[in-house]
Amino acid sequence: MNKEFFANNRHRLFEKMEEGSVLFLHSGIAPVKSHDQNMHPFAVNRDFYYLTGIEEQDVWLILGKSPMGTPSEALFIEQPDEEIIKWNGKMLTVERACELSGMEQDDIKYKQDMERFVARKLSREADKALFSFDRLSMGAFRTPSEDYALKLREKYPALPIENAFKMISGLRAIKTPEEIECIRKAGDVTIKALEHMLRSAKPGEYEYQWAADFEHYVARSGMGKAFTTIAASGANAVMLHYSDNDHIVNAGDLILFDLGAEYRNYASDVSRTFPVGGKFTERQKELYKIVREAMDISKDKMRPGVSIREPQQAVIDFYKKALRTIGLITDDSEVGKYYYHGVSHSLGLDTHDPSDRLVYEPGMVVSNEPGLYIKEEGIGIRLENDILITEGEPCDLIGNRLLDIDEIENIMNR
Ligand SMILES: [Mn+2]
Repeated sequence: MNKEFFANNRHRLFEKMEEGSVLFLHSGIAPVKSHDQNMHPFAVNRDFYYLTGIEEQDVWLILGKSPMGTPSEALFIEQPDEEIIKWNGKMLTVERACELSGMEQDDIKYKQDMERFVARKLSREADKALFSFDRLSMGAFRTPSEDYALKLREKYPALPIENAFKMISGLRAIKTPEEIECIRKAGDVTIKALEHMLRSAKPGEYEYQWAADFEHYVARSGMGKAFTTIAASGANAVMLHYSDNDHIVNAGDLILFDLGAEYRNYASDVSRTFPVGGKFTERQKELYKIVREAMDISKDKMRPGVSIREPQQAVIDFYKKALRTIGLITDDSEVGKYYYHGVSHSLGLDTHDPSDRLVYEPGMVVSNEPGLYIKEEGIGIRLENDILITEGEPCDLIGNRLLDIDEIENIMNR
């Protein structure tokens, strides 16, 4: 991703911002393990990254739009310190911040100057503050952004504070060709890593050992994981986000994987379900084929102008017939017992990427992931690919790899 991409994202955001507003975005801080410091991996705030290309902890981006409509941008970084560098390695410099973000050298400042800068902005150029808040639960820790908003509220009680989360999500919802290429590359490594796993992992090993074979290949490809690997064998697969991965994988069972490599912070999100011993039973085949067909039915709805709710409805309608045909249900209302999640979500810098679109538009990238979960039989099946919405046919970024029963059995029995 080059600096023009990030500069253009800021430019598009300026166009949406109201005159006389100032946006505060924080890069985030790594979680701390008890007593240890800085030992947990840092994941940059995705809105911050989208607008800067910078992945350093505790950096502020302040974007202003004056009452006359003039945009301004400022980045506040930690002043490099030889003592800190000795311990923690390189720190972000002014030059590097310019290279990454495409911002002017004069606009990169040190954090000790931020207070004065903000006071001046709020007294002369802005009468509204914007933050990107995306709290998912009451229990989540307060973020540095939320802390700073509370501080502003105390110092400037009359200052309105608004949430710019949706405004930024609206930009993020439509991907550029470079972003799509990142997701495609991540998906490519994900499939290759799964193939590697199928050749190396064996029945009788633990789920975490199968997962480790996948992750080993991803790491050697210079990529990270987009999210915690789900390796759920047998009945564990009916728990949608099972990630304990601590059971022995038994021949005769199916094993469900939901995982993804991440390339330049862009996630892939893929699910596959394999027969542990390398051969599907007739019953497993019967159920697998239904999910496989649901995947095609759902994908076919992912076209410009169609409501994002259509794929889910199409899958449910299909299951009503298909599950009746195999005698699993006798009434339509029972579908929810065997299929209990959405078939699609947006994908990008976040695995569940924010999006404000209710209707498909070209440039959106979404998951396509029907499943079937039959607790009483110890069977969970989910298949998931990543789909780019285009003017024409939906473009599958993962393709048919490791989907067909014959292909899977061939690879596993080689
Ligand atoms: Mn998904």
